[in-house]
Amino acid sequence: MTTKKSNHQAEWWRRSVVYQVYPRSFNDTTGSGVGDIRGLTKKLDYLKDLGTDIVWLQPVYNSPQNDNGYDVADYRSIDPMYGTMEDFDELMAELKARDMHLMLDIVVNHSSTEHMWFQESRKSKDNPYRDYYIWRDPAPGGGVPNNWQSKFGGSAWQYDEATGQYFLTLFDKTQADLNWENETVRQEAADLMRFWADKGVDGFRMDVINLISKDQDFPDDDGSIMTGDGRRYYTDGPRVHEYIKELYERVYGPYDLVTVGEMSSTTLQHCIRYSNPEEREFSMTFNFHHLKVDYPQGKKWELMPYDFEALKGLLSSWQIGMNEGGGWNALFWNNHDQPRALSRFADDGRCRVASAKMLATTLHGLQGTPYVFQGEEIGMPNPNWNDISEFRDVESTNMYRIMVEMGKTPEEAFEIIAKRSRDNARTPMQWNYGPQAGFTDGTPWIKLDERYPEINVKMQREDPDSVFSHYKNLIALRKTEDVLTDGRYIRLDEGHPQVFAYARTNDRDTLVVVSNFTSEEAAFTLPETHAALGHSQLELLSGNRPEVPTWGDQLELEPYASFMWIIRG
Ligand code: TEU
Repeated sequence: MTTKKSNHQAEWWRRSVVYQVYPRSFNDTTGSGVGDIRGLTKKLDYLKDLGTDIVWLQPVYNSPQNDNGYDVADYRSIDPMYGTMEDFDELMAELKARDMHLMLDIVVNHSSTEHMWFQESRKSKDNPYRDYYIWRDPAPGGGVPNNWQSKFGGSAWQYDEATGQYFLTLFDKTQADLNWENETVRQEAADLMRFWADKGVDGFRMDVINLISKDQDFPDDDGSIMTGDGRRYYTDGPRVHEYIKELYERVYGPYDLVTVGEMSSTTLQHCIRYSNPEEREFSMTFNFHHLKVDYPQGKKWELMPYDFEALKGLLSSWQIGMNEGGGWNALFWNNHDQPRALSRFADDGRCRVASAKMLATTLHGLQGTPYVFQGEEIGMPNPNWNDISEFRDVESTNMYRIMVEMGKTPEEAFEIIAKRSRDNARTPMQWNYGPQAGFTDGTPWIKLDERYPEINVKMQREDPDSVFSHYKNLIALRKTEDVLTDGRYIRLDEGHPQVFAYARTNDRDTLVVVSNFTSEEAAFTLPETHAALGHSQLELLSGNRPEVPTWGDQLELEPYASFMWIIRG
């Protein structure tokens, strides 16, 4: 076991910015039309130039790819479509050579039904691997054991003829939930993480890790709280903190790893416990509440304009709550499961560049560790979808079928999928304006956004006014401005219909961030309590409009204008 003393200064990652790589769509070096590990290695100088020091590499393990790798068939392998273990070792070496770090994606709430464990488990009820998964008898009158629903639509239970029992699948029917009540399963999870830690990996992103502890009565959901699909009985479950503490003692602590937990439908209280260092669980957590402000009554598959006040309220309460509770936020607008924030919360047309920069400044001024999802740093929007056949994501194709079966017209269902689909984030990375945007010499596995000739890395990297340069500047500030790491959060806009404004202050400096989220001009006045800020020595750190407004009684903001100032102590 190698104990890593290289990055010992406590919690070095509090000043880090993570770059999220969806390998399927990042860079293809073989002409297969699918990105690969060597493609990532070839782009490390680009990521180093951007300033990101941690790379989050999403699943590259052997997988039938029914959920693009989140259905793992062998945890200690590299899927040939992504390359070889030698390619992986080369990536590790090249990252170290650039003083960069690697975070791997660990998917242990479930495995693929192709995994040896499951293949054995389904053989018979007394197979030694039977208890690795969650098997239940049919309900007394026959049929599924309870009414829990899969997050990808349909029942969460699959019937197995051979043994006459059902197994639980909270996601795709080929993703069987592992039984964490079984100590051996917990050992297996720790062992496979030690395998990668011994190879020099610096951290882990833990997939839907707050779902691993299920209520062992597996009761029907009466729909009285949450969404009625059963998640109340397995989200932040009864033994989840016990299991995560165990992982900390077995792996995260001994290897001094940086870890982030993906917390689906969680609470602030739980995330404080998950990420407060004294709890010895995770370094930080993702929560998704700010990305559900355009879900009518929490329903993902219905459309409404996003609720700006709710968005600001959630970002503010999690800033204040996690700070006071000693927790730590993983900050993000985008990931591989969400439509592009640029198209969702701002303008991906005429004001695309200003909008992309506004969202970046707004997020990177907050307390936590920012995550940049590939393409976000060059302002990639959702693509224009023309037909349902263009979609590849199992969740999207499932939900389209289910919505039409439930009575929506194909046009209505298509409009919803086009807005909500995870594929909006998964189109190939746009490196240049050449064929296939420089992503592949083959045929991409999914369509390119047709605007790539004007939105690509090549055109932005040397352009000081580009979205890329804007991100580079923000990321550099996190290395130099302590207040970005330790500053307390104070909301400054009192429900302004267009503006989100806040301050961050430590015992020395004060940061002020003001963003116009609309296509209209906006006037903003500081609240009485903080009027003095407007008359202080404000030094501009970041802005997305050539004309920087002057602080008088009120600030005049152009559409999507956003600025970050500092008042030095
Ligand atoms: O995502 C979990 C998750 O919350 C999303 O899948 C979300 O449920 C979905 O988009 C429904 O809206 C993680 C991974 O990020 C995702 O890619 C996987 O599909 C999923 O877990 C299962 O491993």
